[in-house]
Amino acid sequence: MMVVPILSAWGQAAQPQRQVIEILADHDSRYKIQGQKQPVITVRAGEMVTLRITAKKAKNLNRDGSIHGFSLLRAKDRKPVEGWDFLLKPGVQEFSLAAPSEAGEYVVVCTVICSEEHEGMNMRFVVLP
Ligand SMILES: [Cu+2]
Repeated sequence: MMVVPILSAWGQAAQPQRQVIEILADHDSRYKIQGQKQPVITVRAGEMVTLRITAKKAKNLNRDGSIHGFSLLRAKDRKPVEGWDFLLKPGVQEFSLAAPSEAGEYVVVCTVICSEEHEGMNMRFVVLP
């Protein structure tokens, strides 16, 4: 009876702390986060995060079957953040990676011309120091 809690405590200690961020890339060409009216992703500089993105097809898709994109840009100069550029297929995809090391304002943009609403498919992304 006493072994179980000890083992589970070890299991927790062995897991790195990782924020899992659930995002919906929706059929109306909008990113959505449950419980947020205006979705904002907030992370700490350099922390490991897991994005769990559910993608639902809008009107159009790329030839390779991608229905939305997820690309992170630094807000002030629209410079792409290395490693943060994904093409989304229908369904759920997970990406685990390190947050940008530079604190500040970023923006997530869609890179697939998914509908007439594509230009408005973006989301704030804040990196805390
Ligand atoms: Cu899109």
